Amino acid sequence: MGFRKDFWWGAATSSYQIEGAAYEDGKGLNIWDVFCQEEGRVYGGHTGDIACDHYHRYGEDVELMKRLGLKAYRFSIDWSRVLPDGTGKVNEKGIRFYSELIDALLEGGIEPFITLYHWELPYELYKKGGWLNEEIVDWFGEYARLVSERFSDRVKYFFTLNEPQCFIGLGYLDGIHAPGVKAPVRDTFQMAHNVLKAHGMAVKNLKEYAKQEIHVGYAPTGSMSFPDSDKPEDIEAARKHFLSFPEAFDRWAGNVRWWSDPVLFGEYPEEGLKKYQKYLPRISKEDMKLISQPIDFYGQNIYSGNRVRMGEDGEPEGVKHYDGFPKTALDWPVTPECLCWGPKFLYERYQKPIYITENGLSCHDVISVDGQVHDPNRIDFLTRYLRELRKCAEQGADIRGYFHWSLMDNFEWQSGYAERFGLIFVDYGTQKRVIKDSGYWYKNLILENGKNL
Ligand code: IFM
Repeated sequence: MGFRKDFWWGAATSSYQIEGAAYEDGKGLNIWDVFCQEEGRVYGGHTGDIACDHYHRYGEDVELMKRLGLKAYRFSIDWSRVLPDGTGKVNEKGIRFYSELIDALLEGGIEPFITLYHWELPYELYKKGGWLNEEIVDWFGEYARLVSERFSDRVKYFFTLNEPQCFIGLGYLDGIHAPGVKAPVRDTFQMAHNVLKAHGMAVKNLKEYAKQEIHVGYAPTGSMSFPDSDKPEDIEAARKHFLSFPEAFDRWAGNVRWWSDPVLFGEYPEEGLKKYQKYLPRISKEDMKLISQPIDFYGQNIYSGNRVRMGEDGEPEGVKHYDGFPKTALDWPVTPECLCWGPKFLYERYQKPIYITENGLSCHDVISVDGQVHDPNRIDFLTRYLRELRKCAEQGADIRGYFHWSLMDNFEWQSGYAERFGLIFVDYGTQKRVIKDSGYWYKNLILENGKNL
C-alpha cells in the first residue's frame, strides 16, 4: 500500500528564519526584529537581519528545491513585510516578493503552501496590545483577506497559524521567544482565545476573498504520546494521556486539545475548562462559532513523543528513557513511534485529512574535506520516522503530505544559527548552499514515493 499516489512530499521554512532583508523595501518591524536587537536574548547575539538572505536569493533556492524534486513547499508570509503597520497601507514591494516566489515555484512544478503566521507579529500591533487586544481578530482578518486577494489566484493551500502552543507558551509564559514577556497566566488564556478567534476569522476571509477553490488548514504542535508496547492497555493509556491535560500548570500552552477541540468541535475540552476555570476569559457562543469555521485539513508539527504505559493504578504513566537514549543535537529524544501514533490518535479524534507540517532534527553538520555534507544521522532519523508514518497511513489514517523541517539551515529562534535542521547546508559567511546527503536521499525517496523506505 504505502503512501497515496498524490502524496505531497515537501519541505518547510518560515519567513523570519530565512528571509533576511529585515529593514529593506518598506518592511515594518516585527517582534522578532525587536527581540533580537536586545542583548542576551538570542545565542551569540544572532539576528534574522540577513538569515539565509532568501529575500534576494529565492531564485537560487527554488532551483535547489527543483533539484531535490520537491512536490510542495511550505513557507510563511511575514505580516510586517506586506502590512508594515499590521493594518492599513499595503507594502507593494513585499507583495511583489511573495508573488514572484509563488510564480517561480509554480514554474518549477512545486505547489506552494502558505502559512499566514509563523510568529512575525508586526511591532506596531504589539504596541497596541498584540494578541491580548481583541481587535487582533479583525487585524488578522484584514491580513488574511489581503493574502487571499493577492495570492489565491495561484495558491490553493493555506495554513492559518503555526504552533500557537509555542508563540504563546514560549513568547508569553516562558518569555524566551519574542516578545520576551512573562505575562500573567490569565492574560495568556485571553491571548489564546483571541488567537483562536483570529484563526477563525482568517479561515473565513481566506475563503470569502479567494479567486478559486482553496483549501485551508491549521498547523499546531504538541507532544505526541505513544504506547510502550502493543498491549491493548498500553495503547489505551497512550491515547488517554494524549487526550488529557498532563501538563504542569505553567506549561498549559503545550496542550494539544485546548488548541484543537475548539477549532474542530467548536468547544473547549471540559477537563481543561475545569482545570483552568479561574483564569479563563469570557467565552461566548459566537466566539466558538467563529473559531470553528470549517477547515479542510489538519496540520501537525511532530518531533518527538512521550512513551506511556498503563500503570498499576489503572492510570497512564510515563516510561523513562534508558540512559544514553538516542537524541538529536538539540537533545530532543529520537522517538519514531510518535509519527505513527500521533497522527493516528489525531485522525481518530478529528477525522480530517492530515499533513505532517514539520518534522526533522538538528544535527552537527559540517562541510567535509570532500566538499560534501554527510549527515547519516538525519537519514537514519527520517527512515525510522517515515516508516512509522507509512504504517499510520496503512492502518487507515488519511495522511496527505509530509513537510520536512527544514528546507535549509536557518535561524533557530533563541538558538540563533547554532542549530542546523536543513536538507541544504547554509554557510552563513558566504551564503553558499550545499545539498546534504539527506537531501539527495530525500530526492530519491520522493521519486520512489517512499517505497524504498
Ligand atoms: O524552527 C522551528 C520552527 O520554526 C517551528 N517548529 C519547530 C522548529 C524547530 O525548533
